[in-house]
Amino acid sequence: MILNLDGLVGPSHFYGGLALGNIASSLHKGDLSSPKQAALQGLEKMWALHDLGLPQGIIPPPLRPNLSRLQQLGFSGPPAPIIQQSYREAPELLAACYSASSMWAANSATITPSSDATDHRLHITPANLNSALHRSQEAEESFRYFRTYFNDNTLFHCHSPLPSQRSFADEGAANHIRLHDPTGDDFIHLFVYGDNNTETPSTAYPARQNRLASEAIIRRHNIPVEKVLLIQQNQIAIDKGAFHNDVVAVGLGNFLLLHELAFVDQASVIKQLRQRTQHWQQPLCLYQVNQKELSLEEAIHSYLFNSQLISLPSGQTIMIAPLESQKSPSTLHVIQRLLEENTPLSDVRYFDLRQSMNNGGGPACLRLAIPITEKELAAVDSRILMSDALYTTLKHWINRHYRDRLSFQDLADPLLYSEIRDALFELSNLLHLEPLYAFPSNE
Ligand code: SUG
Repeated sequence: MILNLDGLVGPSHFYGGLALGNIASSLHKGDLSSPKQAALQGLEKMWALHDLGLPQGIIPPPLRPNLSRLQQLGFSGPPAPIIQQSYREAPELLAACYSASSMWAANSATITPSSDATDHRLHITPANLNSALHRSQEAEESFRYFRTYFNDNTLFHCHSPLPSQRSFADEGAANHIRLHDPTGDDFIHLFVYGDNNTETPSTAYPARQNRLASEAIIRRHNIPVEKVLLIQQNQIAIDKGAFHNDVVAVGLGNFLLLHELAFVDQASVIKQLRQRTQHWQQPLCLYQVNQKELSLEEAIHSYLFNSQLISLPSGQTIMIAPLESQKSPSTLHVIQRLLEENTPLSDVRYFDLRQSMNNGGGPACLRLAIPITEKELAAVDSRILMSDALYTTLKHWINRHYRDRLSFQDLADPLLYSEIRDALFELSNLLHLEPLYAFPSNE
């Protein structure tokens, strides 16, 4: 079974245009955001999956702005002057330290289930996210989260993030797909990197995942090398805005859905994948969408490949897609074909995730999928697991504390900081999340 951990959107969700190579983030830079809508939209998705009988958990938002990061960057004094001075002198630094980007939980870590690791433990490597300042601060926070809530060392191995250096740039599960034979016990891991540490001809956007990072994770997680395919992302796709592989490919079980321009030398990747899976009892269903049916531009706009594939307790596979996919005629056409043709997909549900989508985060970005056994799930700290009570508590909490509207200029207002601190203080008390937060006392 799969436990999905979704990032609970924090009260500082705004459109900072902070993510190079992410078209939606650039397009919406400076727009008014609604932190309340963003958090409620994410919560409804979590609730819907819980309601379908799937294990669901939350990753609480970290405290923002990250004052210790601002202090590290030379701003000093109590919170209000730090915020005002940084807004005046280096607004891009304040924006980075205010980012609610931890909502995109697919980037929080890479997971290897215990069934696939030679030491039979579930491995977690929090991503260092060192390609961008606003995301890099999540690495330590994710590490703390996983160490706290997956703390049974006999079952889980929570590694530290990889060294924060370009050669090990790591963006987590967004560049990783695990496929397996639903009726047998064979599996294969696709690790997708963009940066091969070689001189590249000039590109529009940088690749975010480094090959050395993927290789280090494979070693740390004790995955047998014969169960791995290392694949290079197609720079054409990166340059069109596929900043993570999960913008152009998605897989679950024996089903792989991908755009024809997702990988370098894709025909040979597909050949290898077919060879490696030819003995599966349920054959690999590889569905390649070509450029004529759905251009890369439209795929990146509609986020079809960032849909979340889920397997219901009944065994059915369904797709959790963003509304933008339903509104795009060419994407809808592909979805209809997937449903009509002989694929494992039996239904599609559309969700309004617009607040996150406008920053380039679709259904799959918002969650980290953890293949887990019953015994392991019982060892996960239940405070982070969704329940009727947690859903109601979170909904009230969001409605009470989150702003309806937030602009970039609002970040300069120290009142926003105290609102967020009070909100998270209350959340921490409600859910007993003390280990996650260090509330400053010097005000
Ligand atoms: O890293 N957007 C995120 C979106 C991450 C989506 N995740 C996956 N594809 N798995 C990013 O580009 C935008 C923040 C801003 O501009 O305010 C941002 O960071």
